Amino acid sequence: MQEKRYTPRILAFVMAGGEGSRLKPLTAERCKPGVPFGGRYRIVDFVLSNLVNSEIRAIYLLVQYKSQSLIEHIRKAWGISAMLPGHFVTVAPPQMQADKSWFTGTADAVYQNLNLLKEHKPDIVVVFGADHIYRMDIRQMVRFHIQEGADVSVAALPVPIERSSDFGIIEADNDGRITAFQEKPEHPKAMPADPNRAFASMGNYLFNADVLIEALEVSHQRGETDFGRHVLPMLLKSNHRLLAYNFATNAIPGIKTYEEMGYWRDVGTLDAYFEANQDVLGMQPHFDAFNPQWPIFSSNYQGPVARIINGQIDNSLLGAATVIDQANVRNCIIRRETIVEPGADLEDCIIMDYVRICRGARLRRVIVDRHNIIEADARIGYDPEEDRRRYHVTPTGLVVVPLGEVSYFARDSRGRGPGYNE
Ligand code: ADQ
Repeated sequence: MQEKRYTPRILAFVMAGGEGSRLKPLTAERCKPGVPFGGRYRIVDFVLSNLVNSEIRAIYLLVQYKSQSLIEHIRKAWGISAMLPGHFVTVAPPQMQADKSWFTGTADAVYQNLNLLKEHKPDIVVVFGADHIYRMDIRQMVRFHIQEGADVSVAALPVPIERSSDFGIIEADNDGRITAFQEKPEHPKAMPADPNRAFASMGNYLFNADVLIEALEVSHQRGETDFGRHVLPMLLKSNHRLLAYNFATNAIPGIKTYEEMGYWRDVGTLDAYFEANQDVLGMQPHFDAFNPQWPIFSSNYQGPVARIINGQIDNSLLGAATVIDQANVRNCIIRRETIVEPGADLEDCIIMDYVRICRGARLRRVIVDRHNIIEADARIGYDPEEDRRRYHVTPTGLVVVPLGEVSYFARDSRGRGPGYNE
């Protein structure tokens, strides 16, 4: 007789309220999960695609900081609720259910939504961050969690020791049982088998529902609000079974390149964000957005494909309804409804939606946020002193032109469509 497989009831909370202060000015008007990424995505699309592809389709997004643009995106791109009962991606804003405060931390955000947990009565609660670029089959982690009899599983992977103090650092025994957890320690401990790496939490957790409910109630009483700083250390102390799930050793089906196995990027700083965008370029990108077995879903924008009138385009992505007219474009990501006019030259740039790059402008290592016009013959990315006067410049010299105010670019000043500039 075939053994009946246990199918747990799963409810997911995606923590999408992060301010992303180190991504400013890209996060001056929107939260970090709402920041555009690659040719057509928002950062939040990666975790949501991972959940939906993993057949986890009851998802609450916990939002807080500057969430309007994110909420609009979720409404337009993630309306999966209409036809299948029990399938939804829904925003849960702070409603002051528990007391009269906003979410004061990640654990508090879930605590304030305990009513949803009690209503859905899941066996396992998925609590994932929304700030990362990766593909992950979460079913494998769920299987691991059940087979190993965990109370809590923490997704983790080895990261270079010099970059590890931004993460929660795990010490685990040979069976993966977590013996110590420190949130963002000043001097992270290396892994016993590799002095150059520390074992970092990805900020993605599976909890047995009863364990989570009790832990959140206790931590709330103590005034503790954060999973990494408070809840995980408390559960370790009380001898719960916390296991590390090693993401780096678990590939997903259809993964194309070796590099993509274990590809996971925290795009917490402007330079890391820029580098991760560069990772989707090339013939064999480190992260290939195209993977029919594991699609990354995003908005259903219905505009036409990009138009190249003339020009030299090397190693670049062009978004829908973008027009390149006699311009040079190298190693760039250009999103939708952007116009690059004759004589413009773009190298290593991210140009977001609704931007007009006017004639003869030259840009190098520049991120141009949405709704901007870059004036004719402008030079950006060539003179750091000059750039600093007008724009945000990172220590590595990356220039960011913040969100502009021009509302519509698909027509020129005489109201004519793209390509009719004079
Ligand atoms: P950080 O990412 O630094 O570390 P945090 O800023 O709390 O932690 O953000 C975690 C997630 O929660 C993000 O997706 C963020 O958008 C969201 N978030 C933050 N505050 C929120 C709030 N008040 N309401 C709703 N959502 C909120 C965490 C872990 C580390 C781990 C890293 C991995 O704490 O242990 O190593 O993630 O990047």
